Amino acid sequence: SAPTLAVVGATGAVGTVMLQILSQHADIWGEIRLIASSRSAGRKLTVRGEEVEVHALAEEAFEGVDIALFDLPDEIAAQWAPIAAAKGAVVVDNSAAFRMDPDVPLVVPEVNPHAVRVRPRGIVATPNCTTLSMIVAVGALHAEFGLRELVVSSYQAVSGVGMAGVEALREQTKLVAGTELGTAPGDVRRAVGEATGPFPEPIALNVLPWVGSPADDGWSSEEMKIRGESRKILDRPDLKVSATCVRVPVVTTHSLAVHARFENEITVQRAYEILSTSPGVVVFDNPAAGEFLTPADVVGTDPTWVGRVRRALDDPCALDFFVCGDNLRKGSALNTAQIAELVAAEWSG
Ligand code: 2RA
Repeated sequence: SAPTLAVVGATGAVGTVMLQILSQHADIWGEIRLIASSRSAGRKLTVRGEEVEVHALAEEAFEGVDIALFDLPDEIAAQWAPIAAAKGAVVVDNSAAFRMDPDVPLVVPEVNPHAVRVRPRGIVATPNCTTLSMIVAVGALHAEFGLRELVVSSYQAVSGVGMAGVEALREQTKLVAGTELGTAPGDVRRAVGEATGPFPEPIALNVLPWVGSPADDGWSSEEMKIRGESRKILDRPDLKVSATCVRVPVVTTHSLAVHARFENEITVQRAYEILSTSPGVVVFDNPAAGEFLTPADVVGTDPTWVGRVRRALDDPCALDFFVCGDNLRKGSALNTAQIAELVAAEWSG
């Protein structure tokens, strides 16, 4: 019979998009059970056109669940994923808790679908949204040219930190709208005041060169995630990666400027051919017409969008390009749903 799916963290920013995706994709599921913190228990949410009541997160909630999609804070996922797995569910986890665990595969269905089958803990991890916003394009180029090094700068949307990030940008934008702020040092900071929400500095009319928490030697956790996760997904443990993560006043859709250096010489024409025939990638590169890829146009769509494709001027083996990907769709909920669909295919053999 059709597998039972649980969506755990159904009421959050990613959970909301997950319910939309489950309503849009082919309906391969038996029951879809919604689970969230006890605060949200009893609420009703719509999935597949039906109202479904939210259950409180508890061991019994996993009774009879075949596949559980987790979108929870790291510590809560670390606690509950093994409980759901012990109950017999395959957990597809969107937190950082298991991504670097050698016994947990880190899966992007377009890049390393085979990895999903080996999951000794009954847990499969989905990468961080920033890695996911570029890795489908990077993986396709890697398969042809052999990747040696990645240098990336991110331009990350505020919904990366959830609903609180979006609220903070909206509130701060109200405080600065229609003013002449941004012309004198500190004027934006004074207008926004202490209300910077989940961000350490004002995000309206600003960019913030910091995402995540402090890691060693001045790096941020987000920059370390891009490095560790790219190495694991591409199965290149020695890949050189240097990332600078930046938060920008965009609601949803992360962008990255990528400098990728390969083993072999590349041509822009071959890169175009690879990218435009890779599932999940769309090339939009038309500077001569004054048309550019922007996150505001990409939001709400599934693919990884690629533009500004250029061969590096000083290195025939390196390609520079710009990518945009919706951090809540491919960056989180869509990749999680795609992994669940891969696992569900095992039910039908
Ligand atoms: C962010 N990538 O954008 C993080 C969330 N996982 O904040």
